Amino acid sequence: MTVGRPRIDVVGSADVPTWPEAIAAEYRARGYWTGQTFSDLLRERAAAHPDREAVVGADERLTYAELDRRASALAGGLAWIGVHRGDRVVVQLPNEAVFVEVLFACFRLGAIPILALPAHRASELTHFAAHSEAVAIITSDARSRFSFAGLADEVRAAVPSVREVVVAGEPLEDQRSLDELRGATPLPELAAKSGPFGRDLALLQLSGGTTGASKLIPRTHDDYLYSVRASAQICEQDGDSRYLVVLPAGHNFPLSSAGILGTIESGGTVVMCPSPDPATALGLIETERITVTGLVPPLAIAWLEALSGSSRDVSSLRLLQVGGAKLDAEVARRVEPAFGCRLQQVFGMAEGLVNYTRPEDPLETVIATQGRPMSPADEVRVVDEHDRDVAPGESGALLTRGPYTIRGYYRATEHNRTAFTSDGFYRTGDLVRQAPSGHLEVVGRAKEQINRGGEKVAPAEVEGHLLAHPSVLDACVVGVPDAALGERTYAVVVARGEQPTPASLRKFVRERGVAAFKVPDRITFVPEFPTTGVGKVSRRELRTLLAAQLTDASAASAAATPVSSAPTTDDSGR
Ligand code: AMP
Ligand code: DBH
Repeated sequence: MTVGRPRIDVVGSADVPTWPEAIAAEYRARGYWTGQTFSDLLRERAAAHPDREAVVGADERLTYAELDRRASALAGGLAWIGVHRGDRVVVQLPNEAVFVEVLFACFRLGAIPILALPAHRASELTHFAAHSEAVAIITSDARSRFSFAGLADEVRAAVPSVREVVVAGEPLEDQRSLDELRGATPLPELAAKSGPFGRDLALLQLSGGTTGASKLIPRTHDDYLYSVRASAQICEQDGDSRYLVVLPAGHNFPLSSAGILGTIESGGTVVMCPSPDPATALGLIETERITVTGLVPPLAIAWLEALSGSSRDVSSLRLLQVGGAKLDAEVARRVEPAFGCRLQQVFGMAEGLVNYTRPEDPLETVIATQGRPMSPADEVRVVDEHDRDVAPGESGALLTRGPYTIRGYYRATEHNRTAFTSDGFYRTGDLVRQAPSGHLEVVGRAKEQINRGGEKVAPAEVEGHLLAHPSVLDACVVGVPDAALGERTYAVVVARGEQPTPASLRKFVRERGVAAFKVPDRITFVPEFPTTGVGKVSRRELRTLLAAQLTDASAASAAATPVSSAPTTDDSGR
């Protein structure tokens, strides 16, 4: 089969929805969108303070000048193997300095990285690559038990558009080593001058998903850089900031809130944490004099526990951000005394809107709310089931639009009809209450999504994998309360013929190549599902039933390990 060149996406086409021109003009006029790209940003910072440390990894430390030079060199190498401006590239890298190098190489070239998480496997990667017609995969085999290079080959074999696999570390046969590309021809000046531009796509982020596989989220340089700049300001980042990347680097929270990019924007130093376990992370906070980091609630709990018996000096910390899932107020209350720094709650989404509590907020607001929108141009509505505004202070569904909230997912015309209102508001699926100060409290969720300690699981996706088993007649995946993770996944299965064991079903799902965090935590069998009045499976009733069953078992699950960004979680035996 011959494969044509994948299409170049035009921002504003049906595949890449964007803001109406009048609104875009306003965002430019008001200075939110500046036309600057992330490539320009790095160039500017490297010129201003070439010798300052930009990125610290386990075995390398790069100054701004070195990072800038590396980005150009690798951009040239990518061009040399036929990756062009506008091409999509699946990037799956661990928390190492190379992540930042590859990201900025893509930005410089104008290639569009799709930031897969280390936990993703063939099922997810194949979807990202096929849906975007990616031309290359960039991965790393430097220091993991699992063969990411092998995984990339598997994806290349399944997706015709993927021609190249580039590996940091040892490449397999017919793959390129990143080192080889680093030494190739630097990016020709011509290419650099012909873009990318601020209005171009910078990257494709991933949604947690509700209806099955993750959706791809098109973020432009203009809108993403605005969110990064505003975030850095709210987080009071400056040239002395040292941000520890604990969560998987490609996730929107550690990447942009203010995270890696916010730290580069402020001229600070990004320190990569290879594992989120407290022993590693608290050690790095001490030795690298970390000033700020971001965690999901289960990690905050684990760190609080570890800190009480630790002699680690964390006095350099100025700000501890917690987000991705609802932080319990009692846990929130323990943070400032234990860490001796400010707590900041962060309620965000890769689709756009990010809320922060502010340094000047009263302590009770920081403890009891998930923050308020970062931008004065963020529009927020709290509505009932008919999209009518609820009374102030009442809870309802959160809708939002603004200068960094997408107007539609990438190549998803059909889904976009329901995920957005006709006037462009994104339906977040979150149930919130808004205080007169603008602060939002997340009180629940209207969307079918399980938030497993910040890692989002779409029930439909997991159900699809279970249904592929010959002995599964029907399956329903729900979230049940869990002391450690907030929620855990529970699959309820109606068997066909001989009933498989839960362990064999979990193994089956894992072997279909899905991220370990999506493999059901527990599986139980029922003869039939409870149904609603119209005969639909009643997830609500299932959840109530399971929650009641689980109260006895909750003590056991409280000891569970928190979410991990370590690439080896795939075979943790879950
Ligand atoms: P995603 O779509 O994967 O980017 O996940 C975004 C979703 O995570 C939000 O819509 C919320 O449901 C959830 N979320 C993020 N931060 C918080 C938070 N601080 N509190 C409660 N839920 C959160
Ligand atoms: O959960 C998220 O997606 C999230 C949480 C905090 C996010 O995207 C963000 C901050 O930017």
